[in-house]
This record gives sequence, C-alpha cells and structure tokens, in this order.
Amino acid sequence: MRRLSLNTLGEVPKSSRPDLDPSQLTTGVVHLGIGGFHRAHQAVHTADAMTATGDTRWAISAVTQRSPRVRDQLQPQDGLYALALRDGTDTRVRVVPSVREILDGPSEAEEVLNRIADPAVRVVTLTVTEKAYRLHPATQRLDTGDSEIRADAAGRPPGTVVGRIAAGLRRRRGTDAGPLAVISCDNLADNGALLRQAVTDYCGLLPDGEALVEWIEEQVTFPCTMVDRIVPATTEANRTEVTSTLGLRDEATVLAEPFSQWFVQDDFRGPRPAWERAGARLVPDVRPYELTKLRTLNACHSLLAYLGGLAGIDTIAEAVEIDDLAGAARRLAESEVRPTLPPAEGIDHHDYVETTLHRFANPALRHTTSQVASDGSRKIGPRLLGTVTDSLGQSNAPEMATLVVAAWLRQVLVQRTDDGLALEVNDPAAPTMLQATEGRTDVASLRPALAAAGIPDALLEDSRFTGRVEGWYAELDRAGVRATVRTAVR
Ligand code: CS2
Repeated sequence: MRRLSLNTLGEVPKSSRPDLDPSQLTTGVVHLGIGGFHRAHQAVHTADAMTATGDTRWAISAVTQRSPRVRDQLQPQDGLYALALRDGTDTRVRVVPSVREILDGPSEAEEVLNRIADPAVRVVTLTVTEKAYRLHPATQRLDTGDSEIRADAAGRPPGTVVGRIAAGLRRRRGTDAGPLAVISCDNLADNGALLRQAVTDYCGLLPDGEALVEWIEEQVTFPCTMVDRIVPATTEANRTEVTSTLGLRDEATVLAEPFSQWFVQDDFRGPRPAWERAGARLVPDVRPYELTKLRTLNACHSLLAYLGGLAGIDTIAEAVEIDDLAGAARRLAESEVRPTLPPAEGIDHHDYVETTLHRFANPALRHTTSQVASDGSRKIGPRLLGTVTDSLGQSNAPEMATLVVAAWLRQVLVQRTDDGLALEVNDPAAPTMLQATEGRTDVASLRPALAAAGIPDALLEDSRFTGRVEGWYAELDRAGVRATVRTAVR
C-alpha cells in the first residue's frame, strides 16, 4: 500500500486533510523529543495557530532524543502523520501538517545545534519525560555527577537534553540570532524554572559557562507550562485502522482523547505562534494549573496504574471502572490533594476530578497501567510527595498518597501481581533499589529502597510518612489490592 506523504496527500479524504499546505510552511520551532505526546499536542496546537492566523512561520523541526525510530517512520512521509481522536466508538482522523523536518538527535547532533541557532527559530519545545532532565530527585537540581552529563560537558557532541540545549544556546549566542523561548512540556511542577536551573547548573561545568549564563539571562526565557492530553502508545491495530480511513499507510499514527489543554506562562522576548488562537491559555502564572493537574490527574493516574497493575488489571479504563479504585482516587483528590492546592482561576476542583475520572474511563484509549506505571521513581515526587508534605504540614493524614507510594514499591520490589503473575517494571531507579534491598521484599527493606530512589531525607526521617507507607505495604502484602482498597475507602 502507498504511504502517506506530500505526494499522496491529495488522496486523503477531504475530512482528514489539513487546512494548511504543508509545503508553504517555514520553520520557527525546534522540538526535542518527537514522541506521540508532542505529535498529539503541541504540534496540533501549533498547526491550528497557523491556520487561525495565516502566520505560517511556525513549522516544526523535530528531534528524536534516543532512537531513530520516529525519524524512520516520519521521514518517508515528509513529516506527515495522522492523529486519531477517539472517544468511545467515535473516531476522528486528521493529518497534521506542522512537522516539516525530523532530525535524529544522536546521529545528527550538529544539525540540531544549527537549528537552535537559526534566527528564524524563536521557540524550542521539549517533551522528553521526567527522567531525561537528569535531576537529582531530592534536590530537583541537575545531577552534575551523572556520567552522561559529564561526558557532554567534556565536549563530545551533546547526547543529553540539557547538554543539547546548552550547546544550542552557545551556538545561538555565537550567531547572535536573537531571543528564544525554551519551553518544557513535561509533567514537572515549575518545569520552566527547573529547566533554567538545570541549564545554569550545566553551564557551571563549562569553561565559558559564566558568559553563557549571562547571555541566557538576557536572551532566553523558560516559560512554565501545563500540558494535558491522554496519549497512549500507538498499537499496530491503531495504525491499521487509520490506514484504512486514509487509504494510505501511515507508520506514525498517534491516538489520543479529544480533550486537550495547554497553559503557557506568557514569558517571551521574541515572536511566537499565536497559540491562544488555538485553544491554549497564555497566563502570567501557570503554577496553580500545573499543581492542580499533577497532583490530581497524574496522581490519580499513578494510583490506578500501581494498584491496578498489582490487581492484574491491564488498562486505566478497566481500573477506574472498579468502584473501590475510583473511590480511592476520589478520596486522594478530594480529601488529600484539594486542601493543598492554590486557587486556579476558572477551575472548580470537584468538576475537575469528575472530568478527569470520566476521561480515564474512555474505553477506546486502552492506555495500559504498565505505561503509566513506568518511571515511578521520577513520577512519585512531582505527583504525590508534595501532597504528602503539604498534608502533613496541615495536620491532614495523607492516607491515599502513601498507599500509592506503597503500591509503587510493591511493583518495583516484588514485581508480581496479587495473583503471582510477573509484572514488567520499568524504572531507572529499580536496579539501585533492588541492590539496596539485596532482594528482600519485607517491610524493613522499604526505607533502603526509598533512600535508593532518592526520596528526600525530610520524608525518610518522618515516621508519619514512612509508618504509613510501611503499614500500607504490609496490608497489600497480607490482603491484596482489592481488599486493602475496599477497607480504605469504606
Ligand atoms: C500519565 C501521563 O504516563 C503517565 O504517567 O500520567 O502521561 C498523562 O497521560 C498525561 O500527563 C495526561 O496529560
């Protein structure tokens, strides 16, 4: 079957064809980490902003972070791919035109730096996942002892995200290409500020670092963002379905829910796409929205992923259909998270929780518990530990938040469901955690495991936290997820 590409675009059914002529767009954005999330989120808002304004300067040069797979899928298609928005049995397929170039970060490092230094480029966005920032989990500062960071700083073609950004900025300084906004779109509170700090920490390792930091302060902003759209990993079945809708083979299909939200801190020194014309909100302070989303949506997602995974449940939609699991998520969000949140204008938290659980129940997504469970050591902090700390400060008991931590620990240490089936665990800290516990899985092994995962000392030394985690862990061990959760929510 023929492939989707610029040459075949005219054969795409009209209802799925883009409103823009992709060949008329010029590059103004570099994106680091061209996974499904970017293709379903910022690339779509950016395409829609170009359509709404007719300002076609914002095509995207997208960079793969680790493997050339997405480049190999997209390049033969001239960057074109279809987004399938699914809700229940409803599917809408549209071809997205904004990605005009794909570079493989590892093998095309020089080209990437040249793009970042291009005066036509005014925005760099990133979706690289939490762990790629290489932050120390306890301090949230760049782990300057990390061997990859050190290797980048020693002058090899950069391979890490922070190394790549710093090298790109250094080149841009050299070409005097003008102001740039570097926008983190990962699920971290204060993501822009964390990234700016990480880049500054990295510059501290460079001989010319001080001058570069000065230039960055003058020319570069790091707006914070809150991004939200559920985008499960694409399956072969999704690709086949989209191929039959398009009449053309698309290797780079992404699947997502219809809902999409983007809050961007309005902190730019140069031009940018008019995202506010395409569904995004440009606001002075993103923090209340980001905290609301991380502590509510992402924390409930993690709750369903860890408890659901241990209970042998494959998808988030199936997990949230179990009343006691939905009850535990509601209790986490309503009783524990809500009192810790600053007011977010325009958001009614009760409605937010219900909308979130409704979105999770979308059966068409088949978002797996194992996908959401991955990288727990990097997700637990931003999603749950803030709630734990703030709740304890307010003398509110973080019961559900610590239950999620216990469930994550059981996944990493025991790696079996309640029925004894093997659970696949993907967590960069798992090897160190298993080393620290020497293969033990009893309650006494939890503190060493938490310490090895980089949980901050203040919590490790607080028995109101560790005692609860140990209690839940023992209960999960004794009674299993279903019975534990039943008692917890009644
Ligand atoms: C999920 C998020 O995989 C995960 O950890 O919680 O990717 C979630 O789907 C998005 O943040 C939704 O916006």
